[in-house]
Amino acid sequence: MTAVSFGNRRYTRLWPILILLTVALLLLGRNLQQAHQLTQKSQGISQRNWSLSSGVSADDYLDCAEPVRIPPRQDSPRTRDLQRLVNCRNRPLRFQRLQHGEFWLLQNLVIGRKSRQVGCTESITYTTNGDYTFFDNLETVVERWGGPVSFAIHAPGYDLNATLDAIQYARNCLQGSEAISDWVSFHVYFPNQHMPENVPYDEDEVLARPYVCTLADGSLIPPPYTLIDRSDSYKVKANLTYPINVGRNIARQAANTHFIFACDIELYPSLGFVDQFLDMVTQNHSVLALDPSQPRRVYPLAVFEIEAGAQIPGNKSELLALYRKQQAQIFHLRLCPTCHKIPGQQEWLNRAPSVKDRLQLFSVGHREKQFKFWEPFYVSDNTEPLFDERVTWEGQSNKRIQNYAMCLLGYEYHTLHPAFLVHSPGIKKLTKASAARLKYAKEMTKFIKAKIEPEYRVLYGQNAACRT
Ligand SMILES: *[C@@H]1O[C@H](CO)[C@@H](O)[C@H](O)[C@H]1NC(C)=O
Ligand SMILES: *[C@@H]1O[C@H](CO)[C@@H](O)[C@H](O)[C@H]1NC(C)=O
Ligand SMILES: *[C@@H]1O[C@H](CO)[C@@H](O)[C@H](O)[C@H]1NC(C)=O
Ligand SMILES: *[C@@H]1O[C@H](CO)[C@@H](O)[C@H](O)[C@H]1NC(C)=O
Ligand SMILES: CC(=O)N[C@H]1CO[C@H](CO)[C@@H](O)[C@@H]1O
Repeated sequence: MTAVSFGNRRYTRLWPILILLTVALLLLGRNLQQAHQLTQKSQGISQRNWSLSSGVSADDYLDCAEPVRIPPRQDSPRTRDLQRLVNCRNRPLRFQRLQHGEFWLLQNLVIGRKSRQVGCTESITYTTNGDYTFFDNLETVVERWGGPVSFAIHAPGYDLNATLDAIQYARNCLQGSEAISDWVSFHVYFPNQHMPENVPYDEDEVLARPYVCTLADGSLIPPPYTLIDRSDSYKVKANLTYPINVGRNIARQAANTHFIFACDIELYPSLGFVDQFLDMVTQNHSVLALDPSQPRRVYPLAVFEIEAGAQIPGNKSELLALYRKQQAQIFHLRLCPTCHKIPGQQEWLNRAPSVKDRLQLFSVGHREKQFKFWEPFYVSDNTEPLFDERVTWEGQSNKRIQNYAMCLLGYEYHTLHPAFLVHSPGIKKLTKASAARLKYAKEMTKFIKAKIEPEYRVLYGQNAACRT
């Protein structure tokens, strides 16, 4: 009895050990299985030729359920040379839902097919903003730019619907739809106080939206964004102002190239600009301020406006032909004569164009003295100050504050020749709408003087020559 009970007690003591052993074995088995699965997964990745070089980290793939397939890079010598020079990192574009102040942002809701993997020195991103009523400029901009376009679209409430229709139409129904699908990445944003009822879950959902390009008889349907009466838009009905600088910043922050060109979508570049600029830098590295002790630089283009109906000039000889016929003039000449005059404007115009002309730095200036109201559009490396988001389109002066900050920071503006910008045909005059803007503008100017300027002097330093 004692022996048995002794034995029983011994076995009873062994039970917990047995249970522990079993659990340990089970855990070991599961770990082995997981390890096996992981190896298979990573083997799968290498078998499918995922290129993990080019500065893309493995996390980018393992994070998401469906990794983006990346062909091996075949960068040109120019792209490689520039990447070594500026030391930038290639970064694929990807969709993200983000908060941007009081706005929700669907960054990269639809991504340009070629822009997605563009090398950081392979091209220059044209960053711009608007709402669905601006889509009629997209075809011309993309056709002439021939590189990535980062487009931030304000779409409060039901304006999102019209915006998504506009994206589908622009990507499918125009002559330039291939180029638009290749290059334009669309970001959509709306105030959290003005939410749309439904928001697409991802790019696939946007691209699956039905669209119609032609009627049953084969005739073209005009773009939906030209049919909607602007006064019926959610934005107008809700009395919203247009947060132009929010859009500008969103478009800039979403770019994946080292150089950007922050531009208004109604401004069309002369032909071949992206290659001309990158070639210029490759041929003479010192056009960039590479030494951190040098003043920082941006590279503006001269801006012109042309008469309604005139052919948009592709190069300087075509521009000068219009200029001589007085069908072209400096942008906003009548509204604000000093806003778009470049340093050396007359010499720029006088220099005879030649097919042998290479893009070059033409003149250098600061935003001071006679250029204190200059509102230039320029190529940059995206490190200049952001646009102040408290300023709306209606308030005007929406680019002046950024250039005020740049003046305080001592930025140099190296204007280029012979490339230029030309505004969508039609010469601007003072209209009723622009008169209505003056009401906002007056209040905004007060606010800028009383609040914004003192802040900027604290942040960027004092310089009496700088003006907003
Ligand atoms: C937006 O579009 C969807 C589908 O195209 C439609 O069902 C819905 O009624 C529209 N919403 C508004 C507010 O127009
Ligand atoms: C918009 O402004 C108009 C006129 O100022 C006013 O009558 C209307 O109630 C406003 N609408 C909203 C939604 O605030
Ligand atoms: C290169 O660019 C710098 C800055 O614009 C200029 O001073 C220099 O003359 C240029 N060199 C050549 C060889 O063009
Ligand atoms: C401008 O373009 C026209 C038409 O393509 C061409 O004939 C002309 O040679 C070009 N001029 C320059 C300076 O490139
Ligand atoms: C560039 C590269 O890694 N190419 C490889 C892709 O995968 C096949 C086999 O699946 C290889 O033969 C290639 O060398």
